[in-house]
This record gives sequence, C-alpha cells and structure tokens, in this order.
Amino acid sequence: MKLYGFFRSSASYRVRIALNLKGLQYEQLPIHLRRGGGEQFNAGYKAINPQALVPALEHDGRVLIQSLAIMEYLNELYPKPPLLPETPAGRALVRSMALVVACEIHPIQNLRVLVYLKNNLKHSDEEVNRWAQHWINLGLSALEQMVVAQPKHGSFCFGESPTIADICLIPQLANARRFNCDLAEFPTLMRIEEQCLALPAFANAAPEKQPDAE
Ligand SMILES: N[C@@H](CCC(=O)N[C@@H](CS)C(=O)NCC(=O)O)C(=O)O
Repeated sequence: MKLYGFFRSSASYRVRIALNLKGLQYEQLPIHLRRGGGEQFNAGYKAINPQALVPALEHDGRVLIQSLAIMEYLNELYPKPPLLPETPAGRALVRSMALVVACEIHPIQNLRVLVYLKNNLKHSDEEVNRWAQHWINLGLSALEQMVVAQPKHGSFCFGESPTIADICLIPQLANARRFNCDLAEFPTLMRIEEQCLALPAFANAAPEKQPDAE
C-alpha cells in the first residue's frame, strides 16, 4: 500500500492510525502542502487526487481518497480489530462523532480555507487564528457532550476499544493545539486522548514521528 500524505495533515494522520491499528505495512509518499506553493497542486498529484488534498491511498491498483472512505475500505477488507461497533445504533453514533470532526470542524479551518481568508479576503493572522479557534471549540464542545451522554461511555469515545471516532479525534486535538485552543474545557476528550496515545498505533502515527516531519 502507498499512502500519499503530509506529516502535519490531520486527514493523513487518521489514515496512518487506521493502517497501524490494522497492522498493515505501507509506504509513505510525502506531499508537502506548503513547499513551492503546495505539492498537492502539481499535475502529477492532481492526477491521483483531483481535489488536490491529502491523503490518497494506493492499493491493489486503485487509488482511494477521503480519509473516512479509506478507513471504511480498510475496515471492510481487514475486519480485525474492528473500527466500528457491532450494532447499527453503535455504528451510527460512532460515525456521527467522526463526522463532527471530519465534516464540521476540519474543513472550515483547513489550510486552503485559511489561506483564502488571509490572502483573498485580507484577514490578519490574528483574525484567521480566531476563526480556526472558534470552529474548533464549537465542534469539540459538542463532541465532549456527545461522548459523555452516550451509554457506552468508556475508555474511548465509544466503549473500550478505539473506533473511527477516536481516530478522527486525536489528529483534531493536535490541530487544536497548533491554534492554541484551550483544551482544558474538554476533560473527557483529554482522558480519551491519553488512552489513545498509550497505544503504539496512535503514538507511531503522530506527525513528529513521520519520515517527512520537520
Ligand atoms: N475530507 C478530506 C479532507 C482532506 C484534506 O482537507 N486534507 C488537507 C490536509 S489535512 C489538505 O490536503 N489540505 C491542502 C490544502 O488545503 O491545500 C479527507 O478526510 O480526506
């Protein structure tokens, strides 16, 4: 398997965690999101992912994009350990938690959005930072409440083993720290982060451990 990604990219980080949890070997092909205006915009990479976003996973002659689709694909091909609960209700809940991060937090403070706010709409660094903090805090606050309220509240977002909800959460927390968000407001998410980072699959997927880390 070949993973096109970037060490600091949250969506790439998600896929690295999923691959590690499944015990799969993969080659990393770094796409630097800043260098030379962004390698994601090179014609060669856009032929792999027309969205000019990372990650992309090459497997079995196919290229897959979108981290959640990639994780579901891996989970279906390699069911152990499962990244989703057994019951339909459990799966719906875990997917909803993952989507809070992947649809409501991450896209509106993604690099290209922040670059547009700054370069095209002429917002200052401080305003751009406040924008990111606002949406991160709003989403994490909802997620904290969702985790606390659900009946399977345990060591992880859902129960006693990691799911795609935890896989989305951990990179989002790393990203929140880059924007100096006050994470003390989310004690349950902090406790879950500690549990996750104690697992090698999560720890080894961390940005600073990647071959392209700066
Ligand atoms: N929904 C996509 C998001 C992918 C995405 O936004 N990737 C970011 C890095 S985390 C990216 O490539 N950004 C490049 C840019 O904004 O130009 C997924 O989950 O794979």
